[in-house]
Order: sequence, then structure tokens, then C-alpha cells
Amino acid sequence: MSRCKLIDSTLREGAQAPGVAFTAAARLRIIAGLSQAGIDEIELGAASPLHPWLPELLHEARDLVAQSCSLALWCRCKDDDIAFAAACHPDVLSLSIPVSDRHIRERLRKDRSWVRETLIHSIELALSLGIPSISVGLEDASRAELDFVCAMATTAAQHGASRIRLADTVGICSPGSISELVLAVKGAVSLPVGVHCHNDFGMATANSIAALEAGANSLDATVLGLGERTGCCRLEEAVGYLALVQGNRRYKPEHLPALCHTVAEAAGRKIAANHPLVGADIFTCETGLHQHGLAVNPATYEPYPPERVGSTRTLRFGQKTGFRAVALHLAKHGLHLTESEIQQLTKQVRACGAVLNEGELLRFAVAAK
Ligand code: HCA
Ligand code: CU
Repeated sequence: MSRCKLIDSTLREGAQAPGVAFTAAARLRIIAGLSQAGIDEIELGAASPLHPWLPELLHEARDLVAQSCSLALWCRCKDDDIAFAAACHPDVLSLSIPVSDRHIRERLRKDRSWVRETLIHSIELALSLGIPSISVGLEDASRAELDFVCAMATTAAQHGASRIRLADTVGICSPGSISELVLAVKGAVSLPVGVHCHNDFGMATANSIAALEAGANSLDATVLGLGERTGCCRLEEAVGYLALVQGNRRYKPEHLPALCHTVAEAAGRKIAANHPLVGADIFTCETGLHQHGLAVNPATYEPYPPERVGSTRTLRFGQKTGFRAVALHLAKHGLHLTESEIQQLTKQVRACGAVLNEGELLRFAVAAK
């Protein structure tokens, strides 16, 4: 798989989620956390005179992020918004335009030739105002006619865009269908192609990784998947998968818990105990079968060591406890009981009606001896 880029849109797409309104201080904390995690590009917001805080945010973000992290703005194809964006001096402007007839005709009451002309005009305007790099986001690409998607990607390339982004705006793609879309568009243009996947059927991260495997060059994500409706590809999942399964060393999963907690607090959201990579209980094990495997070799039942995400393994003992797990655990702490004592202890633990932590189990064992 070629080098991919992660583009975070927590401060743009994530801020569109209901009930979410980031403060200026929270935005800066989030930017700092994203940079620490090694994110390649941060979309700081939607360029519009309605967002007067953006010029200052861009200015302040420059001092916070690593050299290798680009600062981007998202923008509709509207002259006033493009002029506002240019005055903020982003590294990248993501110009967004719909390509499905549902959006073009029903929402905008325009036609495909309007889309083509507006796209050309907007790219040329943005370049003439000195924006160094233009990414073109094709909204609702997954429900658009493929020939038109490819034609707009080609038009964007011919007029100076540096990247195409395919949006699965209502999250209806599968890993197979997004891969086909990426392959088709990559066949039509020689520009980098990215994806922006929504999570309406819980497949945003899977679709994004499938897109990368099909040759996509970047993926959009938001922390905790914040965004419209069910949100988007979760940044923590993408970082985790790329770093911990694929061995990509640019991304730093150990910074994910702090980043996710910062965003959860700023957005007023809770993080589920089993949330991938950052949930409080993902390395807590209560079952005898798994505890036995973990005692033999943690890799039997863990995809990566807890320390990689700043966590620790926690064992608990209760009605799911097993004999072999208890024996191995006590031996690890230098407590050697006879087989029948361990059988007896296991029975007592299973029946005690509580869930014991490791220290409590040891005390229980000493008392029972
Ligand atoms: C939205 C627009 C967008 C745009 C994506 C892009 C989408 O719904 O607010 O410009 O690449 O999902 O289509 O986020
Ligand atoms: Cu979106």
C-alpha cells in the first residue's frame, strides 16, 4: 500500500454534529493533539464570513503543529467563501461540489453543466488568490453517475486541482463498492485520490481502509467519528489500524486517549467502555478462557500490547473465572496452592457474587488457604 495521508475534519465535519460547538481554547487543544498523533492534514473549519474566528485560528495553529502537518479549510464553491478562505492563508483549500443529480437538481436546482463551470471558475479563483493547493471534494460521489464523477475529476485536474476527494455523503458504500469507485477515478486522473466516508451503516472505517487498499492516497476522519448523523470514519480507528496492524510509524497511537478525551469533553460526548483503541475496558478481561491465554502469551487474545495506547491490562475474577487462569495468576505472584486448594478457591470466587480485582483475588486466596 502506498503512503497514505490522514486528514482530520473534527473541527469542520465534527463541528457539524448536533450539540457540538467548540470553544476557541478547545480548538487549539484539539489541533495540538492531532499534531502529536502525527496527522498529516487538519481541516480547521468551513471557510465563510460566518466563521470570523478562522483567520486567527489558522495563525495560532501554525505555531502548534509540526512542519509536516498541513492546515486546510473546507469551502463551498462560492466566491465570497473562497475569498474569505484565501485571506486565512491555508496550505490547502478543499473545495466541495455535489456530483449526484439528486443534489445538483433537487437541492441546488442546477444542472451538470453548472457544476462543471462553477468548479472550473472556483478552482481558478482560488489559485488566482494565491492558495497553494486545491483539493476538490465531490459530494455524494457514491450516488452519482460514475462517468460524471470521472469527468469532474478530470476537469478538476485540468484546471489545477492537486487532489480529488470522493465523498460517500450518506454512508451507503461497502468496502467493495468504495474500492471500485476509487479504482475508476484513479484510472481517470493521475492526481492523488482521497475518500470521505460516512458511518450510516457502521462501515466508515472499514470503507476507508478498503479504499486505501484499492489505492486511495488519503482518507478523512474525525475524532470519535463526530459528524453529521452517525458521523464519519473514526480517526482513532484509522490511526490505530495503520500504526498497530500495518506498522506505519508516522502515527502515534499513544496520543489517542488524551486526544479522544479532549474531544469528548469539548463535544459533551461519552466514550463507550468498549470503544476501539480508547475505551476504558478494552483491556479488561473477566473470562477464564481468555485469562488463561493472556497468561500464556498476551498476543493470544490481544491484537497489540495495551501500552501502545497508554493502557494496561486488567484482570477481574468472578463468576466467569476459570481454574487454570486462577492457578497461573497466583503462581505469577508467588502463591503456590495445591490443585485442590485452587479448585476450591475457584469455586468460591465464582460463587462470591462480586467481581474481584487482582489484589482482592490474592487476599481471598491467602485467606482461603
Ligand atoms: C457535508 C459535505 C461533506 C463534504 C465532503 C467533501 C460530505 O455533508 O457537509 O467535501 O469532501 O460528506 O459530503 O462533508
Ligand atoms: Cu461529510
